[in-house]
Amino acid sequence: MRIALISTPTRTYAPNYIPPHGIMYLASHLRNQGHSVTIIDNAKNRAPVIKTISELKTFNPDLIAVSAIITAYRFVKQFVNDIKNSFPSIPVVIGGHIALDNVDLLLNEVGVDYVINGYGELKIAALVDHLGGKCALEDIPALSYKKNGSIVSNPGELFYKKIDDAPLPAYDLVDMEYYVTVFDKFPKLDTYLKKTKKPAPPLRYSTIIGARGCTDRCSFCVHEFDRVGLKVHSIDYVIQNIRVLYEQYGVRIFIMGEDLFLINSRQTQEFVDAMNGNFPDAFFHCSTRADFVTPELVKILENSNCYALGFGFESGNDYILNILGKRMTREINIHAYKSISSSNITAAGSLMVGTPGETKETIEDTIRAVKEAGMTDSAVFITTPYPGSRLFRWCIENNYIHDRSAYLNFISDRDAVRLSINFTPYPDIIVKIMKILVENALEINKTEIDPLYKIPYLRRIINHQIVPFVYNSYFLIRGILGKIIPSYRKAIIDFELNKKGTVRISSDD
Ligand code: B12
Repeated sequence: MRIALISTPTRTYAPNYIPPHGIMYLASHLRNQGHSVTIIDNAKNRAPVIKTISELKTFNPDLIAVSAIITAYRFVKQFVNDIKNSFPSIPVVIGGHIALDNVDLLLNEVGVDYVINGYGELKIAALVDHLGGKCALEDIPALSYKKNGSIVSNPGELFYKKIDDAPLPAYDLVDMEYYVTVFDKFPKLDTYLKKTKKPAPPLRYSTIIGARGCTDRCSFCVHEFDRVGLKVHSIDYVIQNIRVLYEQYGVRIFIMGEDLFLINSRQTQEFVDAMNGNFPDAFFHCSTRADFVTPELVKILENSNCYALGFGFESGNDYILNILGKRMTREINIHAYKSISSSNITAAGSLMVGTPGETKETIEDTIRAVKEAGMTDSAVFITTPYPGSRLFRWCIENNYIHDRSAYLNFISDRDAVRLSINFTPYPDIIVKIMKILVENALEINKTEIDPLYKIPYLRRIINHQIVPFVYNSYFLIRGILGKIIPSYRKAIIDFELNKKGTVRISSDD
């Protein structure tokens, strides 16, 4: 069979900078099954649909497979419509995170023929078998389709027995030269090289999938209900993957994805020994959880070319960390950040503001935590409910999202650095200011750590003076009004918490 796998832009305003790993894994599995596959990498190419249609005509597929995350929803709707108009008889299957909580819209509104949830390698191969008359649709787990006008969603899961059974991604089917060279600046690596005086490597980099899933079930993330649990590749598998990128594509900087890779000192030691032994001139960036960062783990990594270690810091307030379902405390976060940055390794943490329960005080806690930890470079996101997450389901149940289709269109093509839903009783501008205030704290730390760093004049006036003035004045006036108008006394929106301390949804009962 002939299968065309198509990636979609996570955002239309800038090309993707990470290879479309999802469909690269599907491609290598399908190839191993004897099928003929091609990848049309629209996430990178941004080609007009007419070009994709002409590529499809040339390839002449039996199945068109589209991969997307939810921010591509608007794009996918138009795209599938165009593809279906040109190839009405070729079945279209869609998979990836766009499918979460969204099977009905994909089948009814977008108009695909099949939706596959979860890891797709074995399931798409089964669908191809079905198209070849070898397998019944009912026997394919996690597949959804329409039968006599109604949606059928098959139960069950299907994945490799061992995660290392997954063949390496099909690097040869995408433009790896673009992906390994798309960045020419690595600030975290620069900081590390300055500290260690190690020679700079050639700036050729790649992300690698070292594990799938997560140990945890944060309320903003998809892993509470989907792809639950962490599946970590063996170090042998990871090294084999790195070797391909190192030898065939000249990669010397590796970013270990997806969400979590280092899980304990033993595995870290094994990875470090393998990297030092096999690729002594390669550098790498890893991800972990704050409570996995022990002095021992940092020491092991210091004896390697690990230039950065990142984790989700999210908030400096324990109540907010509970609502986020982080199983983490402010103290552990700060301690982890400090232990990493007291070594040669650059610490990386990301932050979130605007979570349900966020107040002026919780933001002050986060600002204090940023100062205490000495955080400098961190992305600050605004808590955004994405389909598949507890927060999204809570929003549906509590009428924060009334029309799912309209909401998916709204969050399409946007980053979580922009406000989507305001979970505070304050005006939107106040939530946006909360983000600026946390960013200010990061920037002030930067000036203290690096005497050469100067805050640009205009930003100093606007962000560091006018914005905090507006913010403080708002709370002052709100405090005065609160003496007369009860609604102004409310510091947080109404919600119920479950036993774990996060927002309660009906399936908790
Ligand atoms: C790398 C990554 C990115 C990359 C590239 C995304 C991409 N297209 O791959 C970048 C950095 C661009 C990115 C950006 C964002 N991301 Co992101 N990202 C990830 C991350 C960490 C890893 C994805 C990955 O490569 N996984 C490894 C591969 C092997 O798995 P996979 O892609 O899921 O593919 C498998 C299955 O999904 C399935 N599959 C995939 N495609 C298809 C197609 C078919 C036909 C079939 C059958 C199956 C199938 O089979 C594959 C193999 O098993 C995930 C978290 C995660 N753990 O997955 C979040 C994740 C995908 N991102 C997410 C989000 C929210 C974002 C942002 C909005 C966040 C932000 N900062 O604003 C932005 C996008 C906004 C924008 N406008 O750019 C959410 C998506 C939620 C959702 N419901 O869609 C995730 C799940 C994070 C989370 N935990 O909630 N992200």
